[in-house]
Amino acid sequence: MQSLAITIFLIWSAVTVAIFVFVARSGRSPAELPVKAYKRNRVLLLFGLLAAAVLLLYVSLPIYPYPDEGVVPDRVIYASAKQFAFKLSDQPISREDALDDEVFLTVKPIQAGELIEFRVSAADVTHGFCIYNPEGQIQTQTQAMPGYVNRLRYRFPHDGVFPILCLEFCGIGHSAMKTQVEVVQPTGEKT
Ligand SMILES: [Cu+2]
Repeated sequence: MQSLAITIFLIWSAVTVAIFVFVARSGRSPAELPVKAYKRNRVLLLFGLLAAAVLLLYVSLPIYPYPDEGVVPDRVIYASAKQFAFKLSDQPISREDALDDEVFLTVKPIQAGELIEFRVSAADVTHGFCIYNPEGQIQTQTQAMPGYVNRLRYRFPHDGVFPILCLEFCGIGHSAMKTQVEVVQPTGEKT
């Protein structure tokens, strides 16, 4: 994924440089420009780009990771963030429980392949809620905001321990703000 990103970046950079070189060269003697043709080309370019943008939107929209309408998650897990910890629970978490260090909440192990909907909120300030794979690569994330519930849907692809870290600098203990979920092989029966 990262090498794909750098490839796209390099190609795009080359295209940008080529455009700049072309403009710099063609702009040397502006008096020679056929103004009418230039204006016509400009209109053509505008509508060409518009058509390309609409086509790109049409082609790419279905592959965006938006939840499909009517798809019910296999399981809902509630998540609450506070300075500087996460709490995860199979039941909704009250703000009092979220803030109380004496309250310990747990979730049942997640089965690989299940569609999980995390309902993510925060009890104090804005935090991040980012799921990493066991290799430490970011898989998906959302913000954890006080007063809001963000729904994050994710299918854990395989078993293992998946860390969850805060991605929003939320104070002095931000870097230690971490939890994890345990993902197990599917047993075949729904819980
Ligand atoms: Cu945080």
